[in-house]
Amino acid sequence: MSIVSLKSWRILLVSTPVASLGNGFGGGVELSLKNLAQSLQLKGHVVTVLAPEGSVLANAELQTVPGQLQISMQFLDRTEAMCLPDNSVLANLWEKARALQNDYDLILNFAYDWLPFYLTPFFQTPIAHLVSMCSLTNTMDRVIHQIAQSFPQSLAFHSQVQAETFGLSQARCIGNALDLDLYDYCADPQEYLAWVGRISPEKAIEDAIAVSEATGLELRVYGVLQDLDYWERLKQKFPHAAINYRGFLGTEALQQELRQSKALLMTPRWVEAFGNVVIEALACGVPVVAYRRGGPADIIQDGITGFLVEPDSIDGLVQALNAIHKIDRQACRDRAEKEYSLAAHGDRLNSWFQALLPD
Ligand code: HBI
Repeated sequence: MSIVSLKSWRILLVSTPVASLGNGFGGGVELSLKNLAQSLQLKGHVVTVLAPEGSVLANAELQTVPGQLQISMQFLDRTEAMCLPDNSVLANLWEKARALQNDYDLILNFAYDWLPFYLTPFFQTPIAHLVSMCSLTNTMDRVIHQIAQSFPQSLAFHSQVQAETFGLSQARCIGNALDLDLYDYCADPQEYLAWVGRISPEKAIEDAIAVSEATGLELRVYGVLQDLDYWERLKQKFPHAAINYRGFLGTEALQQELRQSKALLMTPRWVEAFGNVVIEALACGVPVVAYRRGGPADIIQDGITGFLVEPDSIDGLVQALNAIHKIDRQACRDRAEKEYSLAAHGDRLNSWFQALLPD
């Protein structure tokens, strides 16, 4: 039973500086932010979103700022220094948050960047940080550890395995959520496999293509073509694979096709913090076959809502697919309703923010 919180808070969500919202280049944080805003509104809180200019967002008040986008952290080496471009949108976002802070009870940071973590003690309004990725660089590790030390209640991660990459196994984990009304359960799938994500080397779609070749099953691919050279190289490498690239689709169009797939393949080379696409698949009744690595390993119940296989093992993926008929698709939907609904997420957010804010 979800509890509507006693007090209505005014919350400012500050988005990622790597992309404007709405075009897929922001990655999982777009869906996380949209659904978190909805979870908070369901609990009676008032949500405003601050994001780079060009952003679009349907379900909350949006303010945007201009400026140069920030380079994605996953493209930096672990020891690389943090750089801000001239007229940095990251700096402009946090200048705007500073100017607006007195209108809000809480500021929630979605950026995986040094600046907002560093600014925590300089603001009068409390800043909470939802860490969107695993440990990637020494500079980010250091500032996150400083916050864990000085403002432990202000940190939350998406999954336990993600928190553990920072050595913070006691930290708060809040998972993620979906508006399950947008996802329709499908009991009788077609014969194709699905793969969803930014097409970029760390997501290792080549393994899913190898599985498509090995099983002869069509692979339908959804997501933004972030690395075009990489995609071209893959098409050369697998000229005969039955790959059907469907583009970056909005939730409605994506779930229409995802729901009819036999299974979702998750082939991350890097440690995913969570795996929004996993809960989207479960919401449609689609079992997930994934490497036992990162966030998906925290979400998938092996043998119940999918299979977790030896990381980087194509054979492991193929064997799991051969047994996919053993998975009850209704159990996948049931799991999503129990753990990943907006109401369940709203309860987790309320208990996080109650620890941060005076009654
Ligand atoms: N890189 N510098 C930086 N800042 C972010 O907020 C960021 C990123 N890379 C990826 C990313 N956010 C999003 O795709 C998250 O959903 C992972």
